[in-house]
Amino acid sequence: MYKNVNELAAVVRKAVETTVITDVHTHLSPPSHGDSLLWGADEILTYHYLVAELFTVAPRSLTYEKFWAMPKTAQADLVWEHLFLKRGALSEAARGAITTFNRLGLDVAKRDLAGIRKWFAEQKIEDYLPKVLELANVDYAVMSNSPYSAGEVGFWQQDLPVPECLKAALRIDSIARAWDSVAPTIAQAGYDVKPEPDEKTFDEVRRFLLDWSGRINPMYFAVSFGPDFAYPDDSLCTQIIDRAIVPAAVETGVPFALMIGARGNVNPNLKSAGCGVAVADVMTLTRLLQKHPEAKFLVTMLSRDNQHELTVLARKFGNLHVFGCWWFCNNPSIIDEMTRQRLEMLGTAFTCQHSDARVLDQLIYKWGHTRKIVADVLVDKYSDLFNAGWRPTEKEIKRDVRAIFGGSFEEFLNK
Ligand code: HDL
Ligand code: ZN
Repeated sequence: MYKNVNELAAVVRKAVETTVITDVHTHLSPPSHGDSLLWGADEILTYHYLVAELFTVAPRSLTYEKFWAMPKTAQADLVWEHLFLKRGALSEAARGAITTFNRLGLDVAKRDLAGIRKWFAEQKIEDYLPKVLELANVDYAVMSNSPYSAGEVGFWQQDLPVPECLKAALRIDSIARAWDSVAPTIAQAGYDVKPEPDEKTFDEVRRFLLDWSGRINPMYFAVSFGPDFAYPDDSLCTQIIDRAIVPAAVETGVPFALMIGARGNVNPNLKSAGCGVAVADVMTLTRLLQKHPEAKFLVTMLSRDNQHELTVLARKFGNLHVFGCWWFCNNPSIIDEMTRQRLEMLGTAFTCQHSDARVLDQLIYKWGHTRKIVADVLVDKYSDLFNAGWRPTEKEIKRDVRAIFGGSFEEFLNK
């Protein structure tokens, strides 16, 4: 047992450093799904966060058309030149690439991109995937699986192997927000649904969700909503939530995950890097929770300005679990603030982070960076407890650390 607050701090840091993390939201895919699983130097360097940052500094002669027409290695070369060589790699995404290469044992001080690429070319994904999970100390990562996008549907219909370290989530944005765009695909799949839904359509959407739940065993259903997400209203979205998504979630016993606040296509020229952020109305979520006490909701919001209200809301509803410092909040300054706020109002009843990794290797930096910030916050909180005479045991500290890195999420799933 520790003898003083400094030794306590060391215990806390060790616990954070060694705790196994459950990554509750990513965009990773199984190796059996081929190129859907992105990894390696050029994918790391052309992560859409870095593409957006490239265009904040690139010469105007670099048009979007020219960039998108380039091969990925040429795109990566431009990112490397403008964001790593000509300027300090000080953004979270740029520093993340450096952290990743370094943790993989590559000598980044040499700045030898050719050498880095050569190393990756020698890796085999079957060995590399477990290596990355081990370096990040992640037990499993939850994917984002679309039940209506052609490629992905084909993969699941072939029943291709999915490693234990990857779990499914049913990602159904278009069902909730653009029904007419997916209705024909779902009808083609054998469900009696109409673009202008009738009573039968809602039952069939629920059956579609239940069938896909049986196929991929999702940990939750997920939808990303914009900042103007309204509920209830006379939109089709409200009806689909009330008459298909929530009933199917309740019947399968999984939560409905809402990710709220991404303003789509602020600059469509940037493609997946083109989204912005805006403040959403947390009262919308409040009304959803009031209407559906029978369901469980996982929620993360994109605007920093929504975080305090969301944390207060999580104190009001036991069927709400907040998770992650999503996307534009996944930066040390905001992770620190959000984690303090959540500990101060929720204790350990939240999930402090998700990686949102789109490129496998990112698990290494996203979790490495987060562990350091969360350790600093927890050292403060446990030191305050120590100074008030409380003596948490090492076992209790490890328990609490695991709780905010996935333990509370699993508890919530089993609630
Ligand atoms: O909708 C989402 O799941 C977001 O995370 C987007 O995929 C976004 O592009 C992203 O990767 N954020 O980190
Ligand atoms: Zn995501």
